[in-house]
Amino acid sequence: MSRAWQAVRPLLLPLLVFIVVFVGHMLFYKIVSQNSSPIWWRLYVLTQTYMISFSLALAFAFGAYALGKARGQSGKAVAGSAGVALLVWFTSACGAPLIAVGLGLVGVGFGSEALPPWVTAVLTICFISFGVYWLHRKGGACATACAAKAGENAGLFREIGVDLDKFGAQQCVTGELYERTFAAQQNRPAGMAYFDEMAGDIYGARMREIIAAKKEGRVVVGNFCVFVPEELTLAVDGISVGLCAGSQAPVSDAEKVLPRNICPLVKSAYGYALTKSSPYFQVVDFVCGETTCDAKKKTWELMDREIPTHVMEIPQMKRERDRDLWLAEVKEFKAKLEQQSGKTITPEALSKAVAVMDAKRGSLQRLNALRHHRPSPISGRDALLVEQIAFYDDPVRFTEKVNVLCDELDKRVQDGVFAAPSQSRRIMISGSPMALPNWKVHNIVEGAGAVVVNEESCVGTRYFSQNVAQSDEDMDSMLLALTERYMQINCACFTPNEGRIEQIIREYRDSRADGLIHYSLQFCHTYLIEAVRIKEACAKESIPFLAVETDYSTEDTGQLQTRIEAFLEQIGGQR
Ligand code: BJ8
Repeated sequence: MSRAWQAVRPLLLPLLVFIVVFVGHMLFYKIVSQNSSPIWWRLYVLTQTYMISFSLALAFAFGAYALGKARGQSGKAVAGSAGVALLVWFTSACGAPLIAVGLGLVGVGFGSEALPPWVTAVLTICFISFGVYWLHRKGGACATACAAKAGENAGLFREIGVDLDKFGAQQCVTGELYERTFAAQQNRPAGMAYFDEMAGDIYGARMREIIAAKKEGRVVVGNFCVFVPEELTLAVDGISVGLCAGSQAPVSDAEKVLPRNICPLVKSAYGYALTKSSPYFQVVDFVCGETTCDAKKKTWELMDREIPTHVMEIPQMKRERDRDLWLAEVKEFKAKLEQQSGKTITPEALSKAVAVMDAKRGSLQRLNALRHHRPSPISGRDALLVEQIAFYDDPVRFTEKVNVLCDELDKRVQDGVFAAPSQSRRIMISGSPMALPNWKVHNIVEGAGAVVVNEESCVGTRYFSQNVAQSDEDMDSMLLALTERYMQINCACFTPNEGRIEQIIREYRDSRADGLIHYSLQFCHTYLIEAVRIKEACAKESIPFLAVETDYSTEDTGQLQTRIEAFLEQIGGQR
């Protein structure tokens, strides 16, 4: 979309509204004045009634503009925009007589209860100018650092084809959610400042880095699954970003194309691609999808129309021949990267990439182990944020920052500084991934005074639990070792999936949790059905268990809160 069109588009509806209201008021005047042409027209001009038509039309056009700006924004922004529109309307056009009445009450009169039409027009222009200013200062920018920084990058984003209108509106939703989730926490580790900055500026500094790298010719790959070996992307000096999306903002756009009753993660991601509203989707050279579930598998066919899409076939069982299938897929992905980047992956480059990823996983393993201390030195919300940032940040810098945070947490444990009192109930969460900015369940659990101490999730231990085994330094052995590392991931797409049940019980014990919440995204059949077996395993192990199914909207928050609070009370009673 051209720059001029992007600037003009939001003004089209207000312009139409202006014309319709102006003409409508003029005709209305003609009817009520009961004069036949051309007398009514002269009167219309002589009594300056056209000023009233103008004021009314301007006020209505502003209302349309304000509502257009607020569309897709947070509740607060919508309410704010509507408030300003109403204020402007009441204090100008039709409100002008009311002002005259008010002024009359305090002794300032105009000889009749209505203001002269030209005063009405001037007042309307003044109030609307204030309204436009307010909308851009408060509603449009949503007072978030993120939106402000996005504005700084507008030129860069335009270059990669981002729809800035959509992008701005979605940022407001995320920014406000972020403030609600993290700002309210007390006594946070100083090391979280880096991750806060990253989250608040996710479309700022990191995005500029990626765009700059792309301009230098480095390949950028978008991933949707932790099965995709990031090591291979690093081995061509490429950049890997996780594109699983956790925001409700693009879902309604996606639902214009996709069926409503599929997983919100898929709808959110597809919505971003469709509306060109995320710089991350716009910057990638290609995305790598996989066949873990039907929703994803079939969405790739549509995604390919928006962004070139490479699909890896993930086996659904873990036999010898399934491992061979995955090895073949890994080799094909390697070839795709080599062709895209024009570089050949050498054993040295791959070995270096494996070391980078193992160090990254090692830092996350360390963080997770620290959370298992009773009481935990870091909240679940903070730990989840770190795990989510792992999918965006430069891996070497990220590892360094996680280790700095862990050093601080070590010290906190020694000094007895904790995220929650020792009697707080400890919850482990297991199930579907929670992509940025999905903090819904953690927010509810920790808002109720408990602390989340482990996530058996792809934004959690499934991402970082296993390192790559040592192998010979030839390419075939290295690719086999890589394949075997990834085949250990216990996604619910596998059948049978005993490994995941064992992993959950082990992590539950290691994390010293008091209860397990199984979290499924709506319509995620694999996790929803597997929850039945996990519930049985928990009953056998006397582990308090609760299964929740939810999406990215806030509609069910109250209901979830009631269920989770009742669960926490039940655990409290059992301890
Ligand atoms: S390894 S969990 S990242 S597929 S998209 S399966 S939530 S219905 S994300 Fe996943 Fe890889 Fe498995 Fe992990 Fe369900 Fe939604 Fe499908 Fe999903």
